[in-house]
Amino acid sequence: MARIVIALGSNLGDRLDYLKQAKSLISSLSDQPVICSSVYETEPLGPSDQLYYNAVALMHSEKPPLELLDQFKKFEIECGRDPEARKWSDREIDIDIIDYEGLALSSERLILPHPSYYKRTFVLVPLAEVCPDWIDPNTQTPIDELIKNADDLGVYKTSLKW
Ligand code: PH2
Ligand code: MG
Ligand code: MG
Repeated sequence: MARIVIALGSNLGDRLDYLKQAKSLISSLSDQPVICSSVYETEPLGPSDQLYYNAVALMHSEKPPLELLDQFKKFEIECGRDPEARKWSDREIDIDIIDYEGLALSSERLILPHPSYYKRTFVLVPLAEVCPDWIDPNTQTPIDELIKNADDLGVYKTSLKW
C-alpha cells in the first residue's frame, strides 16, 4: 500500500469548509486513518491578493495515482472551481498529490514528486509537521534544509479544527 502526501489549498469562499470537505473525500479514499497537519494561513504566491488556507494530509491507498487525481479534479469542479481558469487563479479548493511513496512519474497529467513543492513554504511547513523526517525523493535533501531554501512568504499556523 502506498503512503501518499496530499497538499490542500483554498483562497476563495468558506476556505475552512472546503478544507473540511476535501478531508472527508481523502478519508473516504484512504485505507488507513488520514493524518493531517494544522491549517496554516499563508501569503499567496503569484498574482492573487487573497490569503490562503493550506494544509497537508497523509493517506494510504492501493489506487493508482491517476485514479486519485481524477477523483480530486472532479471534487475541485464540484466545489465550483473553473477547470479552464488561468494558472494560479483564486480557487475554492486545490488538491495536489505531492508524493506517492517516492514514485517517479512524468505523464502529461501528473508529475511526481510534485515538480515545485520543494520551493513552497506553504507545502513544506505543514509537511514538516506530519513528516518531520521527510527527505526529498529526487535530491535527498532533508526537510529543514528545503524550508531554508524555499520562498520566504508568510506561513502562519492557526488553531482551526478541520
Ligand atoms: N497555490 C498556488 C499558487 N499560490 N499560494 C499559497 N499561499 N498557497 C497555495 O496553495 C497556492 C499559492 C497554485 O497552486
Ligand atoms: Mg492543483
Ligand atoms: Mg497547487
